Amino acid sequence: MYVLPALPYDPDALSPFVSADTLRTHHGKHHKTYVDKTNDLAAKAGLAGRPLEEVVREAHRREDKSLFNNAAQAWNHAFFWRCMRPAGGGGPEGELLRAIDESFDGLDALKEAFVTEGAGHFASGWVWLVTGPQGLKVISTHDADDTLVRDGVFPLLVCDLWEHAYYLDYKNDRKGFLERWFDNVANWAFAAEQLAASNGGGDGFRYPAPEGEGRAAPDSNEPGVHPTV
Ligand code: MN3
Repeated sequence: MYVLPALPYDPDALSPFVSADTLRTHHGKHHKTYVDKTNDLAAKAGLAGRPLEEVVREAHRREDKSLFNNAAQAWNHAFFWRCMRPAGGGGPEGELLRAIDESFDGLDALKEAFVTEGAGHFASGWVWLVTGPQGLKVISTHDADDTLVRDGVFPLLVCDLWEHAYYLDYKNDRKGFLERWFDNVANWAFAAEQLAASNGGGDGFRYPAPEGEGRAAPDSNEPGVHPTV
């Protein structure tokens, strides 16, 4: 069984930039529903007990849209909660700051790229800061689509562009949401951990391992070796 990961902070900890009302509904209703459906559909697809990252990739390979959509959304939201922190924003430091300076000519230019991409993205999806062979980039993906199924892309930070992420607090002002999110909520310490992982310094974010019955028998993978994120 895939679990709904607990929020890494209290529901009111990101207020007023993301309200407790938004966060409770987003986590307790939207994210929970994706996790529940993933449990149901992964079992039917014979994939229960596999790491969620594998389920997302396998569903994509099989073109199993409903499993892909729910599993990818379960993963994306778990990643998204980590991309926010109370008293976030401010400035990245160290290697991440150097990488931002190199690829964007500074944090202000990154903010401009991130907000413009997110505000201009048509309908639902996600705006990401990613790293890859060409350095850092801002991209957006539609609906549940995520970076797990893209080669050469490693996610550092994401913001949810679905209306349920901001409508209670900002109505239709997605740009205003993204600007305040970037300045006050973005978790640069997490993005820096992801960047270090992409450079071989660790595993990077992984969804919590499935629990209880339904966990698959170990396969031929070497013990202790994690699939690449
Ligand atoms: Mn969402």
